[in-house]
Amino acid sequence: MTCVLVGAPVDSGKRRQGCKMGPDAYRTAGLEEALRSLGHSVHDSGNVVPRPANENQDPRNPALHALDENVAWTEGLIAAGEKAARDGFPIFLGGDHAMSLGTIAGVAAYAKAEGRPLFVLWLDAHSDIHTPTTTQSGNLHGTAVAYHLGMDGFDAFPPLENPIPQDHVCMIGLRSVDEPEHQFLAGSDVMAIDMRAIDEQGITGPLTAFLDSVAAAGGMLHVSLDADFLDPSIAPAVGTTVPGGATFREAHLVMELVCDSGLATSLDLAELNPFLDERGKTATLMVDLAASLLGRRVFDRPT
Ligand code: DIR
Ligand code: MN
Ligand code: MN
Ligand code: MN
Repeated sequence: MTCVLVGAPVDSGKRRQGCKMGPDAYRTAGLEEALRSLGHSVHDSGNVVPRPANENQDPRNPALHALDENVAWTEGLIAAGEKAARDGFPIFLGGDHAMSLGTIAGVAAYAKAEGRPLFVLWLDAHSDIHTPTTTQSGNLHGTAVAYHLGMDGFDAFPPLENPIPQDHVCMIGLRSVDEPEHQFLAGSDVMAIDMRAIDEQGITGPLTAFLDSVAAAGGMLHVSLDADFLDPSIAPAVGTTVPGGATFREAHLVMELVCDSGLATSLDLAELNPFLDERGKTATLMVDLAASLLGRRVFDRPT
């Protein structure tokens, strides 16, 4: 398969800067070489360059950080994402998680053209299901899931052409959910797996149930990996670390099970801030997880 690398150095989704260095950190950590060694061809399409942003504010919520810059990235990544999905398996090199406002809409446009439903596996400490109205931080990296579900408040953004049904979204790794997010999730069909569920049942059961539903629907699967899904001890290079995250093996197992399912069609690598890294430790782990998703293994498993 052809992997298409799309640099998405989005740094406008929160105030702390550094995620703009993410794409080059993944390149430096050897992503292309790792994928080639698995037998894939790789096309690095370079970094997306968004249109210049206005300094406008949303009158209803002036506390939103860098609104138009996030809109500009969303527009740019929708176009780049749809094209990359046509050309192969897009791997979006973030960039903070505001990248997913655009990447998912881009692959959703491609899925629509293929006549297949799109599912999303959201691997994150956070549920990122704030709207521009409910966000308390004003940081739009916490809103991408709400946008794709078609929730209100995104008037400044491109009109959502392909909303994703709630039961097509599975979140794994949750341990920081704000009150308005909690309220919405409690009454929704989003499959939301917190860390306690993983402690009690392991990660295989809930993930396999979700993957079975994707397969049954003939779906495409976008995997959105926020580096803070991982425990900070193995992935320190994130602005919003939360203790108690996925272990090294839990994270690889997720990727290995998704790989075995054959369902994944695109991947986000989000929230890496190389400025906070320890000699490339987090960047390297993210690259290794991408490699597991794309076929790296010790032994094959009987199917
Ligand atoms: C938090 C942070 N829920 C917010 N979200 C993050 O700002 O609304 N998501 N960091 O990955
Ligand atoms: Mn996130
Ligand atoms: Mn997060
Ligand atoms: Mn985020």
